[in-house]
Amino acid sequence: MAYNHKQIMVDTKSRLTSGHRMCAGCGAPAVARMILRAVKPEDHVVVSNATGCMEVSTFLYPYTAWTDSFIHTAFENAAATLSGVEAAYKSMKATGKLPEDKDTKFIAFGGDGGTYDIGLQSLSGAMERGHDMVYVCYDNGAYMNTGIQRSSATPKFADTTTTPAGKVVPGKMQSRKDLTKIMVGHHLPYVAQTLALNNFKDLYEKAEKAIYTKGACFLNVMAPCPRGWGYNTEDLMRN
Ligand SMILES: Cc1ncc(C[n+]2csc(CCOP(=O)(O)OP(=O)(O)O)c2C)c(N)n1
Ligand code: SF4
Ligand SMILES: [Mg+2]
Repeated sequence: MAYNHKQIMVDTKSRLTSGHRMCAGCGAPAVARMILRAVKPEDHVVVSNATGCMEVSTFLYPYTAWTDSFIHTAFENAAATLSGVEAAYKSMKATGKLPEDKDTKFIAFGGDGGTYDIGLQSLSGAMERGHDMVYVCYDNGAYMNTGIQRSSATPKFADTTTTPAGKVVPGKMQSRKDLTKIMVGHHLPYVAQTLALNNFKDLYEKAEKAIYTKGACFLNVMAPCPRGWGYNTEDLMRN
């Protein structure tokens, strides 16, 4: 169906507000904003966020940049926590404790460290059990929040603080893990990957499909980090 994406950007209120403390030019908030724009205004969201740059910079009790319900989870269990919340909502609806007609969407955000590495078993379990939720990995290619350490999403030969490129070693020596393929191997109703910048329409459409497809869905979104990638903000944001 034809639609005007630019108009949606103008008309839809951001569910992740300004005032958070992520670096200027960071791709992660753009990912969250665009994905949440795909939620219908009348629907409520429970967000679960693994520790990482996004989590520590958008929520510090009692302050929050999220307009929906938000759960700070540990580094390793964003998917497990949200799967429990989804099951609880289902049970409360079945027992009449929540109205049947109110639609709540369950969306987890985790960085590549929290998703490719430490949260992988939690993600795999939640996806395999088929909870009605979306897991979004914002992949900036390293553990940025703790000082740009390599993760299994870091590309081969990338220069990180734990894989410094120099005369002896040319950076990270291992290939990047293909997490999207691993998710495809879980036989989910919808799996997609895309970029945070340059093609917001693609991100928006994939988010809408993931959020409104029943069952466990996965989105892998590459998100630039000016600090970790060694770019000036204006060079990244110009495109
Ligand atoms: C069990 C555990 N180990 C280590 C940490 C420290 N820690 C907090 S955030 C973080 C890096 C997160 O990296 P990533 O998930 O890629 O998110 P990014 O910071 O890049 O957005 C680490 C190692 C922690 N909070 N918990
Ligand atoms: S260090 Fe990188 S990922 Fe973290 S807030 Fe800054 S730009 Fe974003
Ligand atoms: Mg990261």
